[in-house]
Amino acid sequence: MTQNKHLLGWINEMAEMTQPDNIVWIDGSEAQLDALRAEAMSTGEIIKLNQELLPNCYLHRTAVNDVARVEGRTFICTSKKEDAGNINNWMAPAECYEKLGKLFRGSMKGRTMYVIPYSMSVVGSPFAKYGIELTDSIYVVLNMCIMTRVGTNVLEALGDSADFIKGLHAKADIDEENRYICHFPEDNTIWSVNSGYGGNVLLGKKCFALRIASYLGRKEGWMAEHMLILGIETPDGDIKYITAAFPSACGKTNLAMLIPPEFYAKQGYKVWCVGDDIAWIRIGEDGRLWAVNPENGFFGVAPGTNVKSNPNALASTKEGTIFTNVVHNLENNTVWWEGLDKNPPKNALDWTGKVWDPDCGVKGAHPNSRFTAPATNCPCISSEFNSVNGVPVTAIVFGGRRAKTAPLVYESRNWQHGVFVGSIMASETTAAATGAVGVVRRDPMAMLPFAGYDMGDYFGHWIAMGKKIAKAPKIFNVNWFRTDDEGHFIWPGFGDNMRVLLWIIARCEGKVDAVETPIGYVPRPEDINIEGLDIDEDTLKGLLNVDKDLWREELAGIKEFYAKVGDRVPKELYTELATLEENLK
Ligand code: GTP
Ligand code: SPV
Ligand code: MN
Repeated sequence: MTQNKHLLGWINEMAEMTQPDNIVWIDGSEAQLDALRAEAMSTGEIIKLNQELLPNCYLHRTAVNDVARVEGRTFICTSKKEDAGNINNWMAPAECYEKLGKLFRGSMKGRTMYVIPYSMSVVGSPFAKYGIELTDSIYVVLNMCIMTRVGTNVLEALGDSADFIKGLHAKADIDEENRYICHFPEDNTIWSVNSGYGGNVLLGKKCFALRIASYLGRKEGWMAEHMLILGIETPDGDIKYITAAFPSACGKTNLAMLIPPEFYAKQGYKVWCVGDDIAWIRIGEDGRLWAVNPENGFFGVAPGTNVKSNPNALASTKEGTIFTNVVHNLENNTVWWEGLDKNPPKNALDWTGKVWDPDCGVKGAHPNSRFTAPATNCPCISSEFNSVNGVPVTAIVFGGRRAKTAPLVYESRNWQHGVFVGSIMASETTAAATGAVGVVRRDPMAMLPFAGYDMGDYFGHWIAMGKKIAKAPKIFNVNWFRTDDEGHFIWPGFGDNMRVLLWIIARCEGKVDAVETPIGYVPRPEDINIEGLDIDEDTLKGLLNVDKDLWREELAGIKEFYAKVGDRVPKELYTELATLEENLK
């Protein structure tokens, strides 16, 4: 399929180590995928669902000890430890190659090695970067064929070049104790072993498009961010694009596909989804930032997705989708998860494959169960989804899950302050990674687990980019998750988040005033439209309130975090920190 010596040489080397019985090149054709699906069905790796209700849809269950990203076992292997930084786990490259080499050695005996040539973003476009994933998992092949652009055209575009990301994955024994997700940014290499789950093994996603790409972005002068991209169309047909970084399971997919509230829809407002998880951002010739979504599908959180919260995501899963770790509804051979509807199936298997009684008090779907759906299924997919130049960015939004402290929305004073706002993000942890859920942790720019180099240098890169962007977008922070004394969310969220986005756009266009607070600008309550909502102006005032006492407490957490990041935190951010402290006096 290719004469590329670099590629063939590397595959030979990996095959010598892993010793597969066969090597199969993935060409991305339906015929080949069909044969692979048939094989995976014969072994129980995937289950064919009701083809009338869910054509070309399948169910997969992972091992019970393998249900989320494993941040503690994720490593950045740079030759100097300082370059990985204090936040990332680090191993010396030689040590890591040797350690994992032992785990890979012979791991594909009796198995097939699949060679997946894939492109992140449109093949041949200025943004495109190519990767090859070698894997012994058909599930990975099928998912990669949804999540990325796979096929022989990638090999053609690559030609004889050595410029591709070398990914190696083996399920091995799915042994937690020997699970490693390792990145070698200096070698354009990713090695993943002993997992079969999502972000650990779909190497184009977090491993390449964020960790390796963020490293390349710093070197080459662009940015790889954990951001959705959406377009808001106003009744006059103008479309403004927003990128937003929220930590895992904090609402990117939902916001990216939001349905405008009735009130706005009637006037002709529309929302278009360009991407739901990752943005690659460059400075355009016009001095603005331009963003593409390098992915080709959605790996979305299933629980909570329903016809009210996110009808577009639900519609995206109706064809050609792989469901992972959801409930198998045996009544009609479909799927179910908590929050889909109020009628859990009576005759069903839970995510582990055991008979499940909806009244047993235990959830049927894993909280981090997911759907892998083609982006083109999405009813609100943007006409710019396949644009080679991407879309121009009007506003950048940061946000997290905070029961208190962070107001519904605030605007930074300028780029440098905006970078500070991103750097001090904190959010309650979710089921997207293993470990405790609901604990507040610092997650700067939602990149804590995804920056492929030192976090201080990463902040520095943001500051440096700001100096190069002639027409920089404004930077905002949002929080949909403030709770009342009973722990209920105060803000309705989901589609109604549109109301906040419209204030953001109005600010970018200089069409609306704001109130200055110690942390930045917040809306005047009358400027957030609450028509048709259950909340009154006083509640809205509460949502917008900046509690100085809570923010003073926040200062300590920020200082502690900066100290942990270490001596590469740019001085500009310490200046901003001093200003915040002063403002809170
Ligand atoms: P990753 O795929 O892990 O990166 O997650 P994500 O950021 O795309 O999160 P997603 O949109 O899948 O949302 C995760 C959870 O947050 C779901 O359970 C949603 O129901 C919930 N959620 C999303 N948006 C809102 C909102 O505006 N308000 C509230 N209260 N919950 C929300
Ligand atoms: C996330 O955790 O941010 C995800 C899911 O988008 S995973 O692909 O597992 O990283
Ligand atoms: Mn994500």
